[in-house]
Amino acid sequence: MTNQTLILIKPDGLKKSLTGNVLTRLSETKLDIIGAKIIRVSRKLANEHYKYLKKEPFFEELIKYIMGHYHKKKVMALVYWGEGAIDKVRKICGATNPEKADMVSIRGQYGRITTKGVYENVIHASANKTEAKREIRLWFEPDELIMDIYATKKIESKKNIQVWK
Ligand code: DAT
Ligand code: MG
Repeated sequence: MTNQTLILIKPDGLKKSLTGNVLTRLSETKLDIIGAKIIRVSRKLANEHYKYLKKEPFFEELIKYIMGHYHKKKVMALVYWGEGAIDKVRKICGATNPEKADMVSIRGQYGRITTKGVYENVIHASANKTEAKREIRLWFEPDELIMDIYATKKIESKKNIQVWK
């Protein structure tokens, strides 16, 4: 079954110049990239993305990490689509804890745990279909993706939008 998944190359991945390495590993999956961008992560976006972890003792450090407090203040966000996308990508990423991750997985190869206990695990990948839907809709607008993967609606907007001059 085809599905889609959100990938984030986290600030440590960008700081360590791992973008190319990570994308090369992900290309093993033969999935299609249907959206990609560089984002400066706000506290609001970070809180929303990790809201299910709000009660964890490491939450504040996790939010600072994803916002780029310790590295570069940017994240690369991508959406991959294709046969079994969620599972294929999770497998290449490896386990959450980089020290327990398979050593040839992305997290096993490039991740570390800091002395503060932050899992700098280089990459995020959606865990399942429900999470993928929540996360992709959080990080991307419909017209930033080249495929219509979820239902959309048109709204009247009075917002000042910036366009090229
Ligand atoms: P995953 O990113 O593998 O989906 P998750 O959703 O459980 O894992 O957690 C999100 C992130 O939170 C994870 O990438 C790193 C951090 N994290 C999870 N458990 C942690 C722990 N015990 N200590 C420190 N950071 C942790
Ligand atoms: Mg998760």
